[in-house]
Amino acid sequence: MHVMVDPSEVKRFLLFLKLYGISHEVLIANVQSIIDTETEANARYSNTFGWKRYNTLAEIETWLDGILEKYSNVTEEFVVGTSYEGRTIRGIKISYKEGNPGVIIESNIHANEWITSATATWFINELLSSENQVVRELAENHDWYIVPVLNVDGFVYSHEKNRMWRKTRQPSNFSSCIGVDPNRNYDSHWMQNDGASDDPCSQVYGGPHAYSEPEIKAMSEFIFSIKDKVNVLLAFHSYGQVLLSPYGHTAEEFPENYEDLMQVAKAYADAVGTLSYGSVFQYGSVASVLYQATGATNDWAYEQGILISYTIEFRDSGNFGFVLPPAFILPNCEETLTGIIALLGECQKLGYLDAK
Ligand code: 0X9
Ligand code: ZN
Repeated sequence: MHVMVDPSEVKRFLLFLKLYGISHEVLIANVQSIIDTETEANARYSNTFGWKRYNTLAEIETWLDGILEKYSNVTEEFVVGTSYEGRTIRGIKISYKEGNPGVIIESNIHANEWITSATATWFINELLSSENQVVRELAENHDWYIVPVLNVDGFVYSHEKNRMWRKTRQPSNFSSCIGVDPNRNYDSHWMQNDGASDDPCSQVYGGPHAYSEPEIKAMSEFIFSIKDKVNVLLAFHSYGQVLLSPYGHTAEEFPENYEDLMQVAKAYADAVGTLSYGSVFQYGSVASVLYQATGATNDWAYEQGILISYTIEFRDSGNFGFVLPPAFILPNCEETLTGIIALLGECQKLGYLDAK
C-alpha cells in the first residue's frame, strides 16, 4: 500500500506503524518538491506543445483542433458531452477505411494522472503521422475512438489548484467535500462489496448514485452508442505498471474469457519487456491483483459486450507516482505503443477483432 501523509501527521503516522509492527519504506520524502521540479520542467518548454512537458487542457484542445484540420480526411471530432462545470468533453475518431474493428481509449478519467493524456495525444499523433510500417498497419486497420481528457474539470483543477486532485468537481448535497471518483461511478456493481466509499470526502467516493457525474453519464452513453462497433476498450491510468482485466467487484469470480484476457495482457507485458527501458508490467484481474473496485469503466464496458477491456496503469511503480517527471513521457509513450501493437496482434490471433 502506498500512502501519502500530511507533514503535520508524519510523527503520529510513524508511531502508528511502529505500534502495529508494520514495516515501511519512504518512497517520496517530499511530494511538494517533486511537484515543484515538474512545474519548473514544464516551464522550460512552455511555449510549444509537445511531449517534453505536460500540456494544459487549453493547449491540448488547440492542438486537437490543428490535428482535426490537418488530417480531416481520416479524422472526425466527436463530443462526449458536457462536464459539471460546463466544459465540452471532446474525442477524436480516426478511421482510414470501413469495416475495421473498433478500439476505444478513455484517458485522464482521474485528474492527476497527467501521463495518460500526454500518452493519448502522442499516440494520436503517431497514428496519424508515423511512417513506420507496423504503426501504419495499426493505424489503418482499426477504427480509433480516443478521449484524451475525460475528467476535464478535474484536470484543469489539478493544473491550476491542486496537482494531486483525482475526482470530478461536482459538490455534494450533504458534505463540504467536493467531487466523486469517476472510476467508481459507472453502473457496474456500483458500491457493492466495499469497492467504493459512500463518504464524499473519500478519494474513492462512488457518488450519490451511479452516473451522478455528468462526465460518466455522457461517456457511458457514448460507449453504449458505438458498442456494436467496438472490440477493445483501454482505460489509461497511472501508476503501477499493470494491466487490469475484469472483475473489480470480486476476486472469487472471473470472466468467461479470462484466459484469453491474460494471454493478451501477457503479450503487452512481454512486448514492453523487450524494450531497453526494462519496465516490468504485471497483469491480472483488478480484485485479485489490486483491490476491490466497483463502478469502473472497464468492468462496465466488459458487461456491455466489449470482451477485451483493460485498465492500463502506466509508469511508474512509486518512485514518482502520479507526478511522473516530464522526461519519462516519451519512454512511457513508446512502451504504450509497443504494448498496444502486441495486444491487438494477440487479439487478432484469438479472433477478437472480427467484425461484430
Ligand atoms: O482505483 C482505480 O480506479 C484504478 N487505479 S488508480 O490508481 N489509477 O486510481 C484501478 C481501477 C481498476 N478497477 C476496475 N476496473 N474495477
Ligand atoms: Zn486512475
